[in-house]
Amino acid sequence: MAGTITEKILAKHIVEGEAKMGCEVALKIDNTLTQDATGTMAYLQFEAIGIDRVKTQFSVSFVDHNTLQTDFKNADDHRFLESVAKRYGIYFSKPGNGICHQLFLERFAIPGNTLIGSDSHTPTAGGIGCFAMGAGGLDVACAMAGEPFRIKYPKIVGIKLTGKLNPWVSAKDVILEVLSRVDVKGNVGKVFEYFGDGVKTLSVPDRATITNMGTETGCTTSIFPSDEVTRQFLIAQGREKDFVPLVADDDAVYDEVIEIDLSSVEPMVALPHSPGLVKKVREVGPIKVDQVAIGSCTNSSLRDLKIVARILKGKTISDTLHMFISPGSRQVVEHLVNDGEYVDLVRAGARIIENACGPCIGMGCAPASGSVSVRTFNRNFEGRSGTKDAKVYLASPETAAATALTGYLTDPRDLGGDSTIELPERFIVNDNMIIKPLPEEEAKKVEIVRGPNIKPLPTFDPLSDTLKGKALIKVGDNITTDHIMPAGARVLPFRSNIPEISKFVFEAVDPDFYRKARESGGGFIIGGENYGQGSSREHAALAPKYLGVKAVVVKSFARIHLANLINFGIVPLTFRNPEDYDRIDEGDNLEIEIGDLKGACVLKNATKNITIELEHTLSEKDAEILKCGGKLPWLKSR
Ligand code: MIC
Ligand code: SF4
Repeated sequence: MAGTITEKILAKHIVEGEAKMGCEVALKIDNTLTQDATGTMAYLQFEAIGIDRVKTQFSVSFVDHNTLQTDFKNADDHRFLESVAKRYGIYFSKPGNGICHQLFLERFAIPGNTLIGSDSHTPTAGGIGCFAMGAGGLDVACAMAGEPFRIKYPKIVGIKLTGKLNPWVSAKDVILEVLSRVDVKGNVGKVFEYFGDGVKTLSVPDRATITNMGTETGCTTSIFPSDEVTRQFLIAQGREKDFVPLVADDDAVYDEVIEIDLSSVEPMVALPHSPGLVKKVREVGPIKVDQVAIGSCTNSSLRDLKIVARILKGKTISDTLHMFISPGSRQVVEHLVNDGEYVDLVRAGARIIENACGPCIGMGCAPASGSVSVRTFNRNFEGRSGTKDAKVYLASPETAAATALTGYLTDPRDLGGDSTIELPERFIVNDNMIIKPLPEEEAKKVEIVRGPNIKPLPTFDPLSDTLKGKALIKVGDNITTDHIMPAGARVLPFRSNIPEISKFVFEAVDPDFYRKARESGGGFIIGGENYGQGSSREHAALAPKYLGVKAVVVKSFARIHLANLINFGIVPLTFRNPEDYDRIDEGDNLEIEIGDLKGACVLKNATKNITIELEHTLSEKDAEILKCGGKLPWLKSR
């Protein structure tokens, strides 16, 4: 039978369930990745499962988020992660080596494999033809223990690319174009699969920029074919043996097709505060910009920094603006140094910072009050930069660099000249910051090192049939996990300490949330559409659970957050009639009869003396997990 890439990969990995859109399937997972901010929790959970060594083909632990070491906390986490990796047969990438997704693409990703990562931008590896999904840390821990990963069999949306990008237009503009068409909500359960003649005009790093930011649509993943361009990339990385050809058949059938003529794509920009608020740079016009930041897992590849260096060479950035660059990996840096481009960047006035997530997750480089920052990143949620009233625009490296020169949002096509970048036939390969897994016998002797900030996992009781409590907070549409559980330099060091991090839940939305939740002994969260969009951080479920949140009742959920709620025993429910959202106010006393969670539920609003019908999309297994109080107790009960 003719097939899409998605169908081909999934057919080889389904171990349970029917390959039919919307049906739950369990997938064998070949590889996993974690990063430090979600990794400590994931490995604490892996330890709790009690397996002696990871059961995947290989697993990798990266350190790239929490690299600011203002006290012992982050350094202790790094040491914990390193010892866990040694103990359980996991590759460990040391802090400073680079951003997990960039490194995974360069050094690990294999076409046709399945990958889950405790980071929502894991689909970056889709640029090489890997079926890669973001997941909560507990799901990654389970996959490392050999458990399959469950998803709803996706709706496969083919994105047909034709033509070729014009000079100064690049992959970021393509994904911004996609976002302008499909927005950040309404894409749960879809896979965006790229095909068509235009695909071969895009390099693997270009493709990875597109699949990376595909995450912002809320889809399950995005994927490109593995073709001759992929083979050349793997040869250049010294990994030809990892090449597997993988293309959709000519007569493959997609559930829906979106066509993009690459030659018609223009430089685009996402306006504050959503990656889905996309306009053409020309339409927005020359707004004054105070800061430019280049980097993040979306746009920190060698290609991206080479084009920036070309634009800045021999020039000086605008006097009225500051510029940061965070390269994606040491490989990128080594090339820039060797080819003299590093000097071009430094001389132009850019502040080059560590190869890490850095400003993307509010780890330094926060913009000044009320200022405008143009960033090559993938998210511009309010406050994420560390400055609540900053206005963050998302753009391509070309647009960002052109803007750095003028001090105003600038269409890079105004620069003129040559914009083609040749990638090296052979990249400089230096894996000396990747520690390989130890042989099994040696690994068993490794002692895991824990700092005082690494607190034991909280435990939770099974759920009763009736949930009672107050509506603790009522929020609107598109609430991100950054709203629920903020990140940034102040909060991230508490990722291994749930009692402490729970004090920050909903901090920017309602600074009183923690107190209210504590005083009421928990309760409910009421929300709108696309609740929990954004990151994979399970702390956005775990910390509310710790504060006694019993159910979240919303109009619709984002995929990874929904899974995390189930994993930690918070019941995710939706309104049968979205208008009923208006019939609950903060502070109302609510009661939800959940029974065995097999069917719909009824919510009684005792304050208003009304009943409201609720629904859910829980499978039987999800219901069992919830009733046990979460996935860990459920696993133990088996
Ligand atoms: C993000 O971009 O928001 C993060 C930080 O990478 C998160 C993971 C986390 O919160 O640790 C993500 O995207 O999953
Ligand atoms: Fe890191 Fe930003 Fe990428 Fe998240 S989106 S992995 S914080 S670079």
